[in-house]
Amino acid sequence: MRFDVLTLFPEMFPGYVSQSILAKAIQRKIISIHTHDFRQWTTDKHHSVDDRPFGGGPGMVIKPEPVVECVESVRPLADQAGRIVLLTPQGRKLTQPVVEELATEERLILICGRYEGIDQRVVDLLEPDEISIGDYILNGGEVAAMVLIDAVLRLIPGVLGDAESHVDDSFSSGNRLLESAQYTRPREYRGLTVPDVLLSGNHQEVERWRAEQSLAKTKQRRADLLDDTN
Ligand code: 6GU
Repeated sequence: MRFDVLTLFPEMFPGYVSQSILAKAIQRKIISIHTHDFRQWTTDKHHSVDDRPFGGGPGMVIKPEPVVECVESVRPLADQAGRIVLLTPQGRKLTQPVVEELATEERLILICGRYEGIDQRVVDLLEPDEISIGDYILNGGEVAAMVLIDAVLRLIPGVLGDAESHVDDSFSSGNRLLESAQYTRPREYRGLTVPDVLLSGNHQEVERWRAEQSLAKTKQRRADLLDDTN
């Protein structure tokens, strides 16, 4: 899967991209991530990417030309047209079903907004899938793009080794329960001990305990997940 990220801050990505699961997937050519600084598609001598909003108001708005023209230049860099995604707090919320849908694409072109927003003509011309990562405001779409990539990547065959397997992750299709508590050595730490059942060696009992814990935790913290209409 190929990710093209259009951003004014490409320098935010290399640190994230160097984390092990991602770096291995890139090395094995399962995925590739390409950042594009859309400031390079500005035409005026000051390379301005933003301007004041028509009608007045605070803040600045990203101009349409650099974004649209950057997408038009980047699109032919691969055979697949791909799906264009605009990261914006106005988008539909990124949930695991949306992540599963995005993971079926061979290519995603992610546009990271900034400032007060992006000129509406970008949306009208490119008709992107507008996605938000939650009900709070970030300074820009870059961190949201990393969240989206991180979540999608886990679903691409071959990206996770057995050790990181995602089959029983919370929120995957068919599992809408929070995970039960996990423990590793030591058996006792600052007076806190590991539940006996986990040390019992009885796999059936362990599974039963985990299922009960999972359900209790979900009821207590996220009862909304137990209602299929959500
Ligand atoms: Cl995608 N962008 C910004 N700027 N803020 C957000 C967001 C995206 N998702 C949640 N808040």
